[in-house]
Amino acid sequence: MWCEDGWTVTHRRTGPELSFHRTWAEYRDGFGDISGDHWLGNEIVHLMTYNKTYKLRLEFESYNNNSYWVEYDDFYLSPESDNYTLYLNDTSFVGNVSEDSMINHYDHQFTTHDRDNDRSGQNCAILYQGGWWFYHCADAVLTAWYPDDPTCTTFPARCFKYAGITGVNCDTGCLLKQGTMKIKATG
Ligand SMILES: [Ca+2]
Repeated sequence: MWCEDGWTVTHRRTGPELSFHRTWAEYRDGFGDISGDHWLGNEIVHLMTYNKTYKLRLEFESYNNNSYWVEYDDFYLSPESDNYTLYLNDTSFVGNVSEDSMINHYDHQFTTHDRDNDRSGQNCAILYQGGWWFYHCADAVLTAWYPDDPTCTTFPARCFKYAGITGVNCDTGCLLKQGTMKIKATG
């Protein structure tokens, strides 16, 4: 695992090179290079956080080069038998964005292109080309189409984004260039 000032990095994406359009097993077990772009793995994050007290921090850089962060208390992932449902304290949000974009992902199961647990009639992981805690589908997603792809001109809402940067539905102002998720034990 990669640690920075007591935080364990569970996800890092700094460019388009590493594909996040991966299977359920790959998201469960992790992929990429932990010193670079990677997904640490839903199973290990579940084991670290279940029945323990962790903070979740997201740091990201917008495509127009501004830096942002958000934090949440009481983060954990449920077991694989419950599809790694995302839990966080939805009243604990702090950060330098206009709105909390993770709140609609709270209490949702993980979806990949080969395992559809979202509430859309389609599979959001296929529409967005990445696994995530989709509802139908996403306000914040750090695994979706990278903005260099022409798809993002057509469907910016389906791209690597944090909609709450601009406080409105995603436009090109909330597309991301880089994103990191980190966790830290607090009790
Ligand atoms: Ca679906």
